[in-house]
Amino acid sequence: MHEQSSERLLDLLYWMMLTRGVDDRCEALFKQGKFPGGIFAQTGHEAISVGSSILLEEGDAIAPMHRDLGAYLVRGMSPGRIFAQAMGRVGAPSGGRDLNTHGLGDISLRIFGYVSHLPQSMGIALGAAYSFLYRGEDRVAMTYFGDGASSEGGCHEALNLAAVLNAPVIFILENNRYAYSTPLEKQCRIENLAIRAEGYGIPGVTIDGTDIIAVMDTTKEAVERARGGGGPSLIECKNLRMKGHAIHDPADYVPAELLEHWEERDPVEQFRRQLEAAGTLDEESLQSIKARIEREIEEAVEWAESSPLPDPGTLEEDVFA
Ligand SMILES: Cc1ncc(C[n+]2csc(CCOP(=O)(O)OP(=O)(O)O)c2C)c(N)n1
Ligand SMILES: [Mg+2]
Repeated sequence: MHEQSSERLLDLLYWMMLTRGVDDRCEALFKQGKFPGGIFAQTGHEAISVGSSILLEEGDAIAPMHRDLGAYLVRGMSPGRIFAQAMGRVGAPSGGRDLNTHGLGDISLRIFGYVSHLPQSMGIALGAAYSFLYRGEDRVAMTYFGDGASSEGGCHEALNLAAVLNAPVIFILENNRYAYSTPLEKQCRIENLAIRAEGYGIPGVTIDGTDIIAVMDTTKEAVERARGGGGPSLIECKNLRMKGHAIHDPADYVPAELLEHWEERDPVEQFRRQLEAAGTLDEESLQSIKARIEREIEEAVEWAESSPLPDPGTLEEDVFA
């Protein structure tokens, strides 16, 4: 942690708090009836999405999944466009044609909107990474998938092909212990999913996904390896999905002790405490970060609400067949 400058550490805290703030505001807007669709909370995933995506260069590509709000924000997707997406407005990346994170991609930011059929974003990221390698470009791709998605065939095909092609891709496995209501132990007999990397001949590590510094240190190594011609890596980040699968799910199947255990490891609070203990963060800087985030979110909501709904006359535009 001390290798990073105070400015960088406070910047990381800002991104994590912004991610949590946008996420909480999404929940409030949904409850106010302003989001016609549903939403996936990402609470508990901030250290993973921010700590990994922040290491990418501008030309790199990213294929996030449904709990990687932090990666969208870090890569330049504005909170206003994220709110507009859930409100179905013209200002959204999908222009109001998709209410979900599925349509949240923006190629100009090199963000691929995620493929609903899990874990097919892995193949998309692999394709991007292979194209970089093929053209001799100094670029990498990063993608994310869950413990549930790791049991799907597409995951194993993507890992294997990435290994064989030596593609510059970083696979981030977000092991939050649940796939909808299915706990990890009901879908596989191993505790550390990263050991599967050995079967593909690529490096695989398991880390604490609530610790942003651990995520950054490990991801940095993997990004450097990919850039240096060393091929793909698998990083398993362990955390807990701290809310239900989506807004409709109270997650009453998650044992209270398990939730309490992970609540003590809340990634945002944990990092804030670390920075305070190290003397990097004082009350004044905390309040100023909070005020900045509140202002940005307020402006973003206003911007999204002022964006019109799509004109029904454009219904047939951009339709392939
Ligand atoms: C092939 C496929 N099957 C089922 C679904 C429905 N579905 C969406 S998210 C999800 C749970 C995924 O769990 P996990 O991969 O652990 O990610 P998490 O939601 O926990 O972040 C399911 C079953 C889907 N999108 N794709
Ligand atoms: Mg999961």
